[in-house]
Amino acid sequence: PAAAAATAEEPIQPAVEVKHTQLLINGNFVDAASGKTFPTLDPRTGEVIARVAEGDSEDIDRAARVAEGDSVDIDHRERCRMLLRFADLIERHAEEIAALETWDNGKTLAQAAGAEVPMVARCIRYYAGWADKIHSLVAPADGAHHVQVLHEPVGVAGQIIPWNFPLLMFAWKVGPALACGNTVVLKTAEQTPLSALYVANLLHEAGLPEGVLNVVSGFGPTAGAALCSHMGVDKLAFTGSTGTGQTVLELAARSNLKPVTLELGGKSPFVVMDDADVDQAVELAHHAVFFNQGQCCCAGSRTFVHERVYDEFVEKSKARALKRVVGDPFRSGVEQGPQIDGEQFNKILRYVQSGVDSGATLVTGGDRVGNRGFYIQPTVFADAKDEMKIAREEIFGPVQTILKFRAATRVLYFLACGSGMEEVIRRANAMHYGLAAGVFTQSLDAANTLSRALRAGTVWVNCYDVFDATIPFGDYKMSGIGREKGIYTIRNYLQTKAVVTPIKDPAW
Ligand code: TXE
Repeated sequence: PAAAAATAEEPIQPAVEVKHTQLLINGNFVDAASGKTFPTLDPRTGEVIARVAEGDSEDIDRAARVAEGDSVDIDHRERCRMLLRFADLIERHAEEIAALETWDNGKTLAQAAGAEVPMVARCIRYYAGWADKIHSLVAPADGAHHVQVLHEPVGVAGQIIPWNFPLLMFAWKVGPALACGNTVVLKTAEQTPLSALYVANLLHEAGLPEGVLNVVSGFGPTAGAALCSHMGVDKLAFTGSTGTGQTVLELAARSNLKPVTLELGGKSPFVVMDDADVDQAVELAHHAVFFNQGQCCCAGSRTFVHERVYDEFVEKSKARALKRVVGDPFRSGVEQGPQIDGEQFNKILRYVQSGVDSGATLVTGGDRVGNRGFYIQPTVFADAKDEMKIAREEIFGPVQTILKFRAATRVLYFLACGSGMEEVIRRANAMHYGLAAGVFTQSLDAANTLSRALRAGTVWVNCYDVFDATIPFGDYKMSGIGREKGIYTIRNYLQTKAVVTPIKDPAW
């Protein structure tokens, strides 16, 4: 009822103006070639925030041609300084940026301002540090040859980002691409075009030459597909759904075989062992799935709980979900805002219905909150089975699915045949996704066994959702190809050239 009351109030007016709604091509804000625009909506109400230029293939082509030009040759020291100035500007405008992100996306202002904008600045500073530290190698080849291995920019990077973390995805993609000396054509998600336009403008204020970063707002099948197929684009980085990732890869292959990195969907296991402090485990598992309205590729959306602590865990998870404060994301104290749009909202409610129909126990939630916007009750299912849709498919919403497992208890690990954790390892890995996993235990042996056995790009032990710029992030199986962040993204944005010259006198 508290949540319903909060959403029935008049939405809080964001303390920011929408300044940029056009495409950013060659350093200028311009209309789409077609003159078309599309609305971006406030998820609290479904009302239009602004109309935004709708780029399509002609605009992508214009942006890619600009990016291919030679105006982009900035000295590496200047690239470093420019990115550092950009991070400073992000901090100076943090309040406006966070407000814009909350308005367009629905995430809480506390999260946008307190966590995401600082992470964006940190990420940009991290990559600024790389800009003047990329250098070539000499290969110790046999024979009388001097072999230099040069690392050159790939060229034009095409980047497609989703709506769940618009600013952070901008930073993860644009930061390393620019640090390595590439040019960029970025397509934002049609649900959240505003914050990228705002910060791209700041990047120009920081000294970025015109045409190095071009931002095209628009839809996937038009602007997105045109970027993937463009013959002048040398590399693609995509974050989004697994199905669209497959299309992106196919379009890249059918055009110019540009290399592709993909960050896709997930259904990550969060394993709670019987030696866990149940209160802490409940809190962490709650955070792992409900963070960002459940709209996280790495959400810990299969909560596996040891049978010995299962009943207590379910009871306490229900209590925690009931306590979760849902409401206007601009209001302080609110933990959960609305889902991004009507499509996602309906998809989540369909999954809830499927959970009920397939026989899982709906412990709490399951309905919308209020009667406008896209708010959903924090929802918990218990007694789920591995083959149910809610335990197999990405719901991308505030829905926790709890599954029970058996394993030898701690003192018996050594006596049991194997680790005693075979069941949970087998079930956690029986999935075509492999993005992340969580392990909650006080046993070093259990933590070691699980973190080595789980097939996932990240395993968080007694923590979850820790995303420093240095930590590689990426996927096993159908959750994607490649890694982002840390040194690993650097490799994605460099070409390798071997230069071989004979040595006249090999003795020296
Ligand atoms: O994703 P899409 P949608 C998952 C999540 C969600 C589902 C659908 O389960 O419910 O995907 O969301 C662009 N060529 N994730 O439809 O389509 C699109 O414009 C090129 C997980 O929003 O993958 C947007 O910029 N580009 C995910 C981006 O792809 C295309 C985050 C993502 O949209 C395209 C988001 C095409 N043919 C959703 N079609 C994560 N990994 O975090 C669309 N796009």
